[in-house]
Amino acid sequence: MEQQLKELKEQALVKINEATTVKELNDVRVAYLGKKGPITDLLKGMGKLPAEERPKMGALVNVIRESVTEVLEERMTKLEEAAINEQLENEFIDVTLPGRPARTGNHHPLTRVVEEIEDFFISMGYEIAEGPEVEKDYYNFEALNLPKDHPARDMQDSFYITEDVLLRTQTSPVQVRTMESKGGAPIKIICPGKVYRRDSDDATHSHQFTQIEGLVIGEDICMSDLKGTLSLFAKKMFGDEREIRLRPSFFPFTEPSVEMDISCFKCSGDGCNICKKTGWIEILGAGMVHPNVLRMSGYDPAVVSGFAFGMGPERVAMLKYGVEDIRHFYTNDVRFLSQFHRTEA
Ligand code: 2NL
Repeated sequence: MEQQLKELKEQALVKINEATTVKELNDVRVAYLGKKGPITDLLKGMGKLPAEERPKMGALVNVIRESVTEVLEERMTKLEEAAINEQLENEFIDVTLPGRPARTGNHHPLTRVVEEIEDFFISMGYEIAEGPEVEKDYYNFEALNLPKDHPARDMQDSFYITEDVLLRTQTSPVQVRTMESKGGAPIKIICPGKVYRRDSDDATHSHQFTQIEGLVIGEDICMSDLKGTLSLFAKKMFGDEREIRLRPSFFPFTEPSVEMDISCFKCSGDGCNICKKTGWIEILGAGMVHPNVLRMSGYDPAVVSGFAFGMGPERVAMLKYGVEDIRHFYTNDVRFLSQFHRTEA
């Protein structure tokens, strides 16, 4: 049996040396040292030996098993190292390869236009005011010099929720609320936000759209303040060469009221399809705040005056980017939206 063991050991050592991969060596381990291997078999067969030989043989089997295990482990370390070295040599990472660009989103074109308009007015010292989209009839109409029987209410067919509550048709109620809360103090705000009208959606109408209104109240605020402010605004949004002109108009909440045109940024007055051959493009409505409106919200028209204006960012964005259908802003087709990716820093 001793002889048998020695042969087994020699055999195992040869096999260990012959193994050239981690896998082959593992097979050798299983074959010689595993539960079904010859060494285990020998240990199991010890019962057949005479009792006095058992301890000696048991010790011998253990010594042989340990030395085979030791040699195998040494060889395993070497083979594993060789495998890693081979991998390092064959598989290398080219750190100079350019990475895959991460797909980034971009701001919605309307958001961009609204933020650009906000930036201009913030630079002029205005604050941004916001308020509820579900509004009281009083703030949306009454306080803006549009009493219940006023025919101008028909101009803006509205979504009513109850008799006194509706989805706001303009952002002026935010301005009324600001006036009420200021208790007669000066005001310089713009109010951006969603507004709602009962319109059938088409290329130029939407039942929900965006509005930005502005309101300045103080002593000696006059029409020339309005004109100077809006002239700078036109240049900021549509280019330094822009001229503006004011045409008389009517709004119940302003007196006098005007509509503002900018000189056409495409043809500079020669006449094109954007300006409908007039050289001018209508951009916004404005005027001096009506005395009734001032009075109703706690301002004395004998002491202070104010100007106000209102515009539609969709219209501004359509003109600026040549968008032909207002519905593009709301259907959110990525092929449309991704065209407004900011490429400049
Ligand atoms: C337009 C015209 C306008 C106003 C909005 C306003 C608000 C208060 C008092 C007086 Cl609290 N006026 N807002 C004034 C003139 C015109 O909007 O065409 N918007 C798209």
